[in-house]
Amino acid sequence: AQVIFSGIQPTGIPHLGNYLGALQQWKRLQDGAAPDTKLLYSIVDLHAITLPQQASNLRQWKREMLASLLAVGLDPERSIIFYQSSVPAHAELMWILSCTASMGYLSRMTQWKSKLSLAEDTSFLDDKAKASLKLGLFSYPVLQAADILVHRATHVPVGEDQRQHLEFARECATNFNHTFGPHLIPPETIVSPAKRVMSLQQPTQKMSKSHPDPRSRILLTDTPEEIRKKIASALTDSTNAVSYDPQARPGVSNLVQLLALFSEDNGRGPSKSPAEVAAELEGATLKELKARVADAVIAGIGGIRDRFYDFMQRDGGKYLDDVQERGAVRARENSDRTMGLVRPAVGF
Ligand code: AQP
Repeated sequence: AQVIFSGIQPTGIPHLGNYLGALQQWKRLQDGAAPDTKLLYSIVDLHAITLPQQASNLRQWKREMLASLLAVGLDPERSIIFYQSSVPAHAELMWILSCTASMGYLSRMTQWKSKLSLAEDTSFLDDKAKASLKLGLFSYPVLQAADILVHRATHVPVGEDQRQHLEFARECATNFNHTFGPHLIPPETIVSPAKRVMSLQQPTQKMSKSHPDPRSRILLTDTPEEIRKKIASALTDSTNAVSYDPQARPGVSNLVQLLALFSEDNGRGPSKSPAEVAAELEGATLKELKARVADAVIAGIGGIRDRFYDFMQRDGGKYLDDVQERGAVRARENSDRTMGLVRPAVGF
C-alpha cells in the first residue's frame, strides 16, 4: 500500500506558491487515495527553528498552519496531521542518518544557501561567514530525510524546489540500508503541476513566506481587495501584450502561469497549459491580464479565508488542540514501527 508524506514549515500563513505547489496537491492525493493508502502531513516546527524564531510566534504560526491545512480541505479523519516536534522519532532517526550522510553531498544542496541569501557557490564564503552558519540550517536536509523515512513514505508530493532534497533522502535510505540492512524505503517524488510560483515583485525568485515584502506574495487569508491590489502592482515589463516566455518575460509569464494553474479541472489538476492561456489572451493588455488573474485567484481560493477563521476560533481553540493531539498519537504509532526495526539494526 502507498504511504504519502509531506511537510510544511510553520513560518507564516501559506501563500499561493505553497498552495499550488503543495497543499492543493496534498488534498488531491487525499481525495483520490485508495482506502488502504496512508496519508501523513506534518507541520514541521523542528525545521522552522533553523532560522531564529520567537517561541510565542512559533506557537501561533503552528496553530495558523494547522487551521490553514484544514481550511484547504485536509480531513483529519482521513489524513494524519501533526506537529513534527510531537513525534520524537524524527529527531532520533535524523541523528542516526547523520552518521552515514556525507558532508560533501550536503554542501552541494542549494536551498540552505538561498536561505542565507547567497549565490549557488559558497566557496567564496570567508571564514567568518562559514563560522556563523548554523549547523541545523546546514544539516536540515538530513532531518527532512528522517521525516520521510521514519514514516516509510513511498510517495512525497513537493514543489520543484524540493527535488534535490528528495534525491538526498533516497541517498540517506540507500546508505543506511547498505550499512545496517534493508529497513528503510527510498521514496518517490511527486512534483506538483505548479513547479514554481514566483514572487510578484521579483519574478525571478520564488514566492516565499519569509520574504520581507508582503506584496511579493498572496496569502490564503488575503481579502479579495488585497488580492486585486497585489496583482495590480505585480512587476511586469514594458511590452503591453500577453505572451508566455519565462526567460524573457518572467513577471508576465508568472501571471499567465497562475491563470493556467487555476483552470481547475474537478480536482484533477489544471486543464490548460500556460502557452494555451497566453494564446487565448492574444491582443489583451497587461491590465486585462491582471484583472483576469485576480478573478481566477479570488475564485480559486474562495472560501479558504472564512474556513481558516472558523477553525482558528472553533470551541475557543480546543478543536485545533484535539486535531493535533490525535494526529500526534497516530504519527507516533506509525514511526514507532520503523524505529522498532532501526534501533536493533544499529545495535541499540
Ligand atoms: N513558490 C513556490 N512555488 C511552488 N511551490 C512552493 N513551495 C514553497 N514555495 C513554493 C512548496 O511548499 C511546500 C512547503 O514549503 P515550506 O514551508 O517547507 O518551505 P519553503 O519551501 O522554504 O517555502 P517558503 O514559503 O519559501 O517558506 P520560507 O519562506 O519559510 O522558507 C514545499 O513542498 C515547497 O516545495
